[in-house]
Amino acid sequence: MVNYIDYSEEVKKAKNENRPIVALESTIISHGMPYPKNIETALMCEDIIRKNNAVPATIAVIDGRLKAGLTQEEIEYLAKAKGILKMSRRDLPAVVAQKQDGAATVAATMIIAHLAGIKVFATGGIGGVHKNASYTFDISADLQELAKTSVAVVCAGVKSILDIGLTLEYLETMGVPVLGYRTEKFPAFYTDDSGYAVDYTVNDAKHAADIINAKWNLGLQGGVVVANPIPKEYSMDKDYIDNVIKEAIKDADKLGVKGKKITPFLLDKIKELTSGESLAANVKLVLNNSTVAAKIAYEL
Ligand code: PSU
Ligand code: MN
Repeated sequence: MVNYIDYSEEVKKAKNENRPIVALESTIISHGMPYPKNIETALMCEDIIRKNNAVPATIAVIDGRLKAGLTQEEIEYLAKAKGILKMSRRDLPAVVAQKQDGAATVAATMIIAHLAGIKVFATGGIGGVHKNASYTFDISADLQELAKTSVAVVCAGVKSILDIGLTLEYLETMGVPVLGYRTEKFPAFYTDDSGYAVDYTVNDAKHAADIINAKWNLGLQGGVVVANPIPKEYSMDKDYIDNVIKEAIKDADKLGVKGKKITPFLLDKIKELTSGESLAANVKLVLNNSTVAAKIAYEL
């Protein structure tokens, strides 16, 4: 494995000193946010993790090398370059063998984090079961990854571009614990309440770490979802954002957008329809998740 992974200097040092490390994904940089908000946010996430006594490892594949920790130039490249591959589990082998670049989704980030010995990962939202999955079969590979790869993922729940109820059912079937960070409600990304309950509420980072440790000490492989709601002051109006999302989905249907293109398409459309308000909320919640992930990594 050593032959495939490059560690940044900072991550290498943290590993040697057994210090807490938090993985960050790069699809959010290349496909989730527009330039320059994407690079600003990526760098702010790294800083907030450092401020909370952990070390950030932004994850991607560059020239076929698995990167655990990127330089600022590499992040800038992923933020600016057009047409970077959105890379999930199925893409990794080809990207590595063909020495390509890939922005890592939640699934690919979990895989690389796990190979690099990193236990905690912060992102915005995970992928899930799409609303019309009964006939499109569109269920994000993120969910299968959570079933088998032992990394804790701190997110703000899932967006209502997905079927949140079915996503939670799928996670239950796959044996993935869903922990609400200081909440009994599963958050819906832009809002702090999806209308669905979480399995367990944790009061703080130590409480989350205890449950995560217990899972892995019991030999139960797979991830844990730590659902951390967007702070109240940044939470959007539920009816408003739900209507915007409906509009965006209608557009995607009309244009026949499918597969890996659908999530980036909807994010961009939602941003446009909210005049950027959704993007501002997205930035705030990712920073909030980075903070909580750093605290959990420290406790672990
Ligand atoms: N949700 C967001 N922003 C994102 C994504 C999801 O709010 O950028 C990205 C993540 O990288 C996630 C991926 O892993 O989309 C899921 O894509 P798909 O549904 O194609 O599996
Ligand atoms: Mn999909």
